[in-house]
Amino acid sequence: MIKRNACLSNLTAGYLFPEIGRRRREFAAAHPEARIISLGIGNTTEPLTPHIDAGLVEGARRLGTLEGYSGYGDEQGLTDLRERIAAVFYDGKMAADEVFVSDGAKCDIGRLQLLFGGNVEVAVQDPSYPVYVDGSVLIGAGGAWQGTGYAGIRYLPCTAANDYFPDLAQLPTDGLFYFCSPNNPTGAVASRAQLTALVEAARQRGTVIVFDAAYAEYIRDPALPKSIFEIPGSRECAIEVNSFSKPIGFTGVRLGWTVVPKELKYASGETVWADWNRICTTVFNGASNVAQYGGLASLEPAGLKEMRELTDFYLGNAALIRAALGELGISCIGGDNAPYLWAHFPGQASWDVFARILEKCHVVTTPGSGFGPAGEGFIRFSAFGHRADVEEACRRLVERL
Ligand code: PL4
Repeated sequence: MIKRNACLSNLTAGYLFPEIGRRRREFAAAHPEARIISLGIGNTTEPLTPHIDAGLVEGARRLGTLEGYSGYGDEQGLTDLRERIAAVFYDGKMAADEVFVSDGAKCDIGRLQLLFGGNVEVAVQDPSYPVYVDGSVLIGAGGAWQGTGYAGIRYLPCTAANDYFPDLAQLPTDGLFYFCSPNNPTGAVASRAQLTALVEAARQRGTVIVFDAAYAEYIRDPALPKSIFEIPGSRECAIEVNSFSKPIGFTGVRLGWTVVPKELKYASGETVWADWNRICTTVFNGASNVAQYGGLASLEPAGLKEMRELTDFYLGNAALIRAALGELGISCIGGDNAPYLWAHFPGQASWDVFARILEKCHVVTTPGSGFGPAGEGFIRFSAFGHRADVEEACRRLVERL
């Protein structure tokens, strides 16, 4: 019989988010009377906004006309969209052909791992979005499970003790480092000085930074960088993944992008850009044309205004959750420039706190330990939810926890 891919056997546990869904369903089955509210998975809840919705509808409508129909498009995305992304998010610093449109940041993170293969040394912020680690294990770079983490992964703690910024002396030489800012799950945002130090260290060590900016549009402090490409020297050492999911509610529509600068090179001298182009044209067939028309609408002035209003709305939810945790005397960070709050429950196991909040308040959260060893003792609260649900969840937390 055919042998199983050994990398799959290395994955010890199920993926975090389906596990949370499973526990929620189990609780709901045992308590059919409970009205469960989710502050767990970071899934958008508000309807598409009018201008962006109209862009999608118009994109779909034109497919029903002889003149407007299009089949397969360029795998790299519509030229207009690549140009708009380069202009709007990168102020023209990145060329349109360095922008590769995708079906979302998560999918690109999986495909990016093909660039470096299974022999690369990988480091992650601890805690971090689980796809960086699980995807590395899938490609063979993670190694075997060793109790609290995978043997092939360097977990760089990002905690209150180091201002949620890793010890750069631990970056792997000639390896890969996943860095997410605004951070999922902590909500911490790296300062310009911190990112400058990161780029400097990466260049000295030959480390490639995969910078996940999926929450950049939640940054309100103008001093905080929204992209790694705001930092001098980053074109030689960084790739950026980004997404339309959280700024405009395209979690289900599916649209994102990755920027690969042409200066980024392998030890052999070839460009990473050429290989990424090859990968995209080989194992990806382009993002949906309808989704791309929606994306284009979001980058027009009316769309950008709606993007701002939508992200303001979720940040408003975050402020309510922060206030509720404050009333309870629970210390937390995040929520000001990110849609997540990271709450500390010292001396308690994350999954126990998750179960307690679910049982007492009928509120789903995400256990911090699911994001890495340094997440133990923490709970992540997501600010994605209808306003009335978030208000109700906050009331229950304050009254019952
Ligand atoms: C649940 C740092 C959420 N099923 O929608 P995408 O693919 O463009 O972006 C996914 C993504 C990329 N980068 C970061 C993210 O936090 C996310 C989405 N994360 C969460 O609750 O942590 C949704 C998780 C989804 C998933 O597995 O991504």
